[in-house]
Amino acid sequence: MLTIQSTAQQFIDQEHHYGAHNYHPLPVVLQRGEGIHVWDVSGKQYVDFLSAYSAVNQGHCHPFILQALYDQAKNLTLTSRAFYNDQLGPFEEYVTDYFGYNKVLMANSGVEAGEAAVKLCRRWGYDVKGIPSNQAKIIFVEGNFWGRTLAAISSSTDPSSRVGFGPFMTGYEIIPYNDLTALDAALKDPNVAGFMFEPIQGEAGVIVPDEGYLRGVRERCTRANVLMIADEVQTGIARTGKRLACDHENVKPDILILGKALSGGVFPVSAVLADDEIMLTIKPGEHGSTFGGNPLACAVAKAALEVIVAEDLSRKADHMGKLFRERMHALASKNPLVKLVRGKGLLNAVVINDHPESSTAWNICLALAENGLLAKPTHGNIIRFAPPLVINEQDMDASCSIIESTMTSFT
Ligand code: IF1
Repeated sequence: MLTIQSTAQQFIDQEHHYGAHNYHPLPVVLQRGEGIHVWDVSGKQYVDFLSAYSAVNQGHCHPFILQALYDQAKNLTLTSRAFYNDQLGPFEEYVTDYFGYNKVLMANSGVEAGEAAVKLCRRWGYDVKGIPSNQAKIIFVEGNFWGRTLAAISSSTDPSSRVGFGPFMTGYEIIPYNDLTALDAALKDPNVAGFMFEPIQGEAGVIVPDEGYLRGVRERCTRANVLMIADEVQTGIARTGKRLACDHENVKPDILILGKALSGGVFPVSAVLADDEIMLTIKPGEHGSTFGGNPLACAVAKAALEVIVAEDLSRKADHMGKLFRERMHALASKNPLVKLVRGKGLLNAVVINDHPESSTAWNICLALAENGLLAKPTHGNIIRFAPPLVINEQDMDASCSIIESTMTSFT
């Protein structure tokens, strides 16, 4: 049983009393992070297998990223885009070169980048494709998650995300995920401007589509003159064992959405990348944000991407992910509680063999925390396991042993 120290309880009570109740955290109060480890207020060490939902791919408090933060913070943090600054241009060149696009639009949170992608797609639909005014449609998929704004939850099929927040955005169509026949049918509508989806669905429970789905989407969007919009906020930045999840099938989306690990979890930074035909449909004064593209964000994000490259984290994620799934498959073969494991690179999930509303997954995560490993269920009985990509074989081995022994204690 996870015993909560009084100090920790004081922090928990304080959050409960003064904070919105929009989360249900595990009863762990964290104070410090370094690499794959975090420590709670009582000094207990954990290996972090959530990575702030894949925002800390480079590891907690990476020294190179922090140094970029310190160096820039003491010079200039925010100018607004009313003026130029000496960090934005260099980062824009770096990130567009790294991902292979003409231009980037900088934002702060992942959903803000998603909103910008929707606006760019609609504007391109009207100005380039010639869709009649206010008739542009964007296709989304069941189980999608791209944030908590009204535009984002308007596409959600998860009642817990949308019930009680209507009325919703129009111009959306929802089709099943991983279903190219359904996409064919939806693309028959000449007013469709874009298809926005995650190459692997994170929140839905690390749903990996069939091999060929990404290529099928690319071919169909090209043929129908519809923009392929890849939300790689969670799957991007080396998490799935490639630079981007789309790289597993060598497809290039027309619009790429990034966030989370774009800053290594040090600062809110997000970005939308596209080529000129799409990006230049938005003119000066038609979109922006106070902090979008601020010098501090750009300095941090450039360092965060340099770490991904310098430490070869895509290859490491691919290798470590294979070790993890090998151990979990072996566990599933002898433990009836473990139904299956799925994922790519270090974005994985274990499905617990219980009904979706059971509290088993939650109780397993409480026990994992007691045993020094942090993870959290996504929907119901699915536990996401996503450590920082800097994890080494020794720590992966030790972490898998914790998971195995904890799961075994539940059978
Ligand atoms: C929460 C979930 C994960 C995302 C994808 C855009 C965004 C997210 C694929 C928006 C954000 C976060 C939101 C956070 C927890 C986490 C999450 F459980 F909510 F669904 F990762 F799966 N596209 N995901 O995953 O980015 O605006 O948050 O920066 O809401 O609790 P954001």
